[in-house]
Amino acid sequence: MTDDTFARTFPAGFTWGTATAAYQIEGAAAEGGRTPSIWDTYAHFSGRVDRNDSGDVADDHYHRWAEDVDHLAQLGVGAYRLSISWSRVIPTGRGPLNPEGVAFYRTLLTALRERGIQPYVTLYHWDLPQELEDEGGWTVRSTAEAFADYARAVVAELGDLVKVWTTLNEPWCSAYLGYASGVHAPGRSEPAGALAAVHHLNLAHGLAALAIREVEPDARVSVTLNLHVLRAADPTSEGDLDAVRRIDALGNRAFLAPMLEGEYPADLLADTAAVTDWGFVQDGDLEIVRQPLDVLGVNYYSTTTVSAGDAAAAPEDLGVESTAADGHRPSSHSAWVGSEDVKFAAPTGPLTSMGWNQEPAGLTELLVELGKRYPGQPLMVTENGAAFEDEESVDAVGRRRVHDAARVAYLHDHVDALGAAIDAGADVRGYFAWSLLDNFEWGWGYSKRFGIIRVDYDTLERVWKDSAHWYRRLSTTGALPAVTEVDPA
Ligand code: GBH
Repeated sequence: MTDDTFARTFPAGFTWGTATAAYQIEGAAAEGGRTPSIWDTYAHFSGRVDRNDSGDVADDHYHRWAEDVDHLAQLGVGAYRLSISWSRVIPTGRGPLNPEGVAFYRTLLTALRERGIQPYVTLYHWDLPQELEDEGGWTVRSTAEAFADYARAVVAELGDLVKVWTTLNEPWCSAYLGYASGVHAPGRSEPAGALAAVHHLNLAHGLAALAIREVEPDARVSVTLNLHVLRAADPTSEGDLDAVRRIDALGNRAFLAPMLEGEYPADLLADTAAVTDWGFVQDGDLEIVRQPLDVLGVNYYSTTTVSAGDAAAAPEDLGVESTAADGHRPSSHSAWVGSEDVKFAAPTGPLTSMGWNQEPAGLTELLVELGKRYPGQPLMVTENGAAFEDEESVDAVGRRRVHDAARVAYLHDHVDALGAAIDAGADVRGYFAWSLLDNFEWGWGYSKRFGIIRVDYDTLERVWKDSAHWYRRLSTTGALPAVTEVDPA
């Protein structure tokens, strides 16, 4: 616990922001020349999204962007992390740009510039154009090449307005949730395909980084990973420690090692040898994947505890548990290709409404460890936040209020944990709260709310939660406010 009498302060120049993603907030799914992405298809046809919600309307940000930029300005944030919808700017996935799609982002980015808000733009936050999925999606190499062309075209159009480009958001989710457990679009369950997707996403990152710098030599390039902070159920058990090693290989080192060290870990290749011979990795690929990163983005929500599994268990006992522990609905296949037998402990302690445990210390550990493993590599927390059951009320002077004390405490404790990592030597340059707005929470639809600003899904009105008031104090002072500092300005 922090002693709030001596508020923690952050370095001058530390970046405070909020984050969103295109499919989760934009809506206008069939407007302005946009064509379906894999998430449109999955939401409409898989039957696997809560209440069959979709991003058709979402927060209607496509029409309400000006109001949302006003909210960002009122929050006093210096940065805003958004993503571009690939099929809005290149409707067929490859080929000519759609001027109307480009114009939408140009207008939005210009408005951010006018308010002095630095955009952090992610090129891919899970919304692959459906046409490319029809050609094999991330299981085929040509998708990585199409991504580089898309990156080149977008940076040529918008590079004057954007300094920091992020290639991918959480390729772990795209590969394993999309192609192994199938709890994300495109909903396929093909273990070997998922590992091919891992490689093609890594390749896409490298090719895009090269393309971005080719067009804009001064651009800053980053990638955002969801790294797993792992604990052994029994730290004295060799089997449990080996489970940690295997999940670390699949979940963390499958991306970190090629991107930052130019190789796939030998143990990852060995652990997955029965699934694939990794023949999709071609000569020269790893040199492409390894590109200098101006920022390594990290998304952090909770920790994961694993133990050695029973390799002889019946297939129906494998994997199902692990995806359920992730808060997703049960699937016929585990996300953890080749390590389906590893057991995932049910989260304990205070949980969020995703069922995820709250463990701020995990964020400190993660950042400190990354700093040690990759000295000199600047880091940012590109997402952190929590879903809770928020309730609206009206205060004495008639204002709509949302008292989300649990979210304020979560943000407070995690920002504090980030500060502790800086104290311990980690080079962390920024923090983005997930999310600016309640939005389409993927497989959970609108049933889970991560926003610091509430969205009334009947009227699409935005209502500041206490966490937004709290976050405004943090971003405007650079000092950690007490959890009680939530009154409207
Ligand atoms: C992020 O995904 C997304 O970038 C964002 O779009 C989304 O809205 C937000 O978080 C909230 O979900 O070790 O098996 O227990 C985060 C998804 C959640 C995936 C935690 C991995 C733990 C995996 N991650 N999960 S496991």
